[in-house]
Amino acid sequence: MARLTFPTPPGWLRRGPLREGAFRSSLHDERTAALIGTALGIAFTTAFLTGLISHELQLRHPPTWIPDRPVWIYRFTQGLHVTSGLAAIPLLLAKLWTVYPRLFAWPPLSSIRHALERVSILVLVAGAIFQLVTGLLNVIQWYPWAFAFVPTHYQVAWITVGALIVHIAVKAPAIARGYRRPITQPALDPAGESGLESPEPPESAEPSAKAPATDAAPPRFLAPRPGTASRRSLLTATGAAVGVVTLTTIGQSVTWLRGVDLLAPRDPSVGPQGVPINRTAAQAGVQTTAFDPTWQLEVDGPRPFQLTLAQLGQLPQYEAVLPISCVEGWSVNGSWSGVRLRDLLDRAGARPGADIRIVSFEKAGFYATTTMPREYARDPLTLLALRLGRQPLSVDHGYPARIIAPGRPGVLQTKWVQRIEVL
Ligand SMILES: Nc1nc2c(c(=O)[nH]1)N[C@H]1C(S)=C(S)[C@@H](COP(=O)(O)O)O[C@H]1N2
Ligand SMILES: [Mo]
Repeated sequence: MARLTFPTPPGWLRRGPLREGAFRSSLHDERTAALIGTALGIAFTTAFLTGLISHELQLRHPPTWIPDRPVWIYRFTQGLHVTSGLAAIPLLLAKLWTVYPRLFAWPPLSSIRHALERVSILVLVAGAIFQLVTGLLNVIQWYPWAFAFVPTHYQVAWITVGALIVHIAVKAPAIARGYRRPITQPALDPAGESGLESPEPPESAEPSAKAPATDAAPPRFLAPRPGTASRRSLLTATGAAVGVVTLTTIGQSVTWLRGVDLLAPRDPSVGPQGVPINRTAAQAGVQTTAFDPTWQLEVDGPRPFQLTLAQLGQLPQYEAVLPISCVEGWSVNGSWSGVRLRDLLDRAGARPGADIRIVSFEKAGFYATTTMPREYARDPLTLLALRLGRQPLSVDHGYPARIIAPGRPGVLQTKWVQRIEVL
């Protein structure tokens, strides 16, 4: 393996964080890094997998391996996505705190392999921070950037996970050592495997000339300096931070915990008819159109037809308890009633295998139209809802009519429906 040689830094440079043995508490050792890293890895993997589910469900043809039952499946996966992402924030901060002394390690690069490892860490840290910051700001619906959130968050997720896999592979020996090492053993020198090789030079000594270490060189340990914080205190503080973040935000989807939902932007019980609003009729610019007395639902198909709200009310009515599960993390059950979508499709003479498109009378807007795959369109629980909790829909929930289907992301539950097209 090619070795890179760096000049020995002059003594006057080896001060402060660059001093040898500057970081000698167990907060910076391999064991702490391995333990916090494991928790962070679990949080990231959970967020990645649930994020994939969310992404796939929003495609025109969601893969069949994602079931549409139980009806709260997306409520669960997306709640888990946002919860694990939020929990990753304190974990990432703790992990960065644990390993930041390595920024000052000398030599900065010891081999091609080490250089690649450092590049992968750079990608990993940048990607992780990007994902957590954009995810958090999306939860509070603040978009201080010019790019589209959804595709960017998705692409950076793949890059970050790639770098994570490289990182775990490269660090596997260090992780294994971190897990093996008894608690009483001393801390690893921040320079790690590539550190200066004299075991414990006096502070005043000139760093000695380096002999090239081999890749298999054993790690060098320096005893933790007496009086430094213990690993246990860092792990406890990190665990407490994760607990607080989780407890104060999870109430946005776990309804019985909404009493402690202090940090989440949405209380799932606040909103017209007890259901929060993602975008109001005023924000969507449909406040007048929604009350247009000449409104008629249009169904396009082999036998197209139109129905007024009164005529829709005379068709057989069904009730379904289904959640609205917003990608931003909040979710709540509603008791919806109205006409079954499949009854409307049958009346229009649609083939059972046809996908459909739903068009809102909202003029612009990202979610003014949706495509619905046949499985959902034919689902007996999928409704063109006219009522919520036995009351006519409030205009903010989509009056005169909106779509509600089981197991679908909130963004696809189109409000203010104008037209249903058989594709
Ligand atoms: N036409 C239209 N439908 C829409 C939206 C929208 O902006 N326009 N927002 C969607 C989003 S993101 C969610 S989470 C749900 C929220 O439904 P609610 O406001 O009735 O709770 O509506 C969906 N339907
Ligand atoms: Mo949403």
